[in-house]
Amino acid sequence: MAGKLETGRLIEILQEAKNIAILTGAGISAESGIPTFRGEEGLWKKYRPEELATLTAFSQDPKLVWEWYDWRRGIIGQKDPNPGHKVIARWEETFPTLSLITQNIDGLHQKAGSKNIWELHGNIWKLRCTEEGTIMENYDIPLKEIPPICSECGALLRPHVVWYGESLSPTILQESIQLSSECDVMFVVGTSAVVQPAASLPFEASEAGAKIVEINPDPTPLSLYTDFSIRGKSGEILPLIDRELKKTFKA
Ligand code: BJW
Repeated sequence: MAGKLETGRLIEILQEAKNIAILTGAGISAESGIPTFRGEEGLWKKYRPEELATLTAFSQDPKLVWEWYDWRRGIIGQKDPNPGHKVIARWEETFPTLSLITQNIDGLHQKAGSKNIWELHGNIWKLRCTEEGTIMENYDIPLKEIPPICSECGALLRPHVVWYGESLSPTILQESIQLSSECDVMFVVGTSAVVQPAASLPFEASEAGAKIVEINPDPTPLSLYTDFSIRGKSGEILPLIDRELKKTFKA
């Protein structure tokens, strides 16, 4: 399927593009072995989000919520970036400006070498003090204590992620909206495009005149509104586009 992809028009557009934005979701890490949220193998099939990924759940049973995050850190910690992450990291040198907006909390884009990253939903390797708001990196697998406690003030630490019903960082969100409205091309990779406000970023881009390129094995609510809807795995499609680009660019 990926080998037959018609990339001609897309490559022409990319050659002219100055600002590229990429919005990624859990699907880009699927080929690294990290479960997505929705779909047949999704995390939400086994765990109801309202039981685990909400402030209410955390307030009621921080130990249970932390055990889930500790389990996920154990999985993610063993995984490496796949060819999709690596192409995106390389494209920071290919294009004059490339901004990566991710919903993922797994840190695999950074591990692949991406630098210009806006993490909409936080990062699983960061903990935040529930009293003082201090954010600290922590790579322990497993965590030394569950639930972890702030060494400064003794309050509970929580994962530095955005749960349902919580606001995203206003700065990160505002900058992401700005980047979306300024880009010439936006790639939307591996997201079901249902969780707001991330799902509205491609519409910001499109309304400002950007071309939208979706890469996903399955259709999403966004598919109808894209300029290119490429069905396939991002770990295959992105390297294929990259190969075509290299034939024309001095990449
Ligand atoms: C591949 C592939 C391969 C597979 N290659 N692709 C009613 C209407 C509108 C909005 C709301 C509403 N009720 C509530 C809301 C707001 C809510 C929301 O949007 N809910 C919707 C579900 C309806 N949003 C919020 O609460 C946000 N806050 C907010 O809006 O504040 C203001 C407000 C509050 C309350 C009410 C109203 C306004 C916060 C959202 C935070 C999301 N948090 C999570 C958990 C993070 C922490 C953690 O991981 O534990 O973020 S939820 C989860 O979903 C996670 C993800 O980042 C996010 C998006 O998921 P994603 O990345 O799209 O993954 P999947 O699994 O859904 O899709 C994977 C895709 O990959 C699929 O399409 C596959 O086909 C594809 N794929 N293999 C390429 N190889």
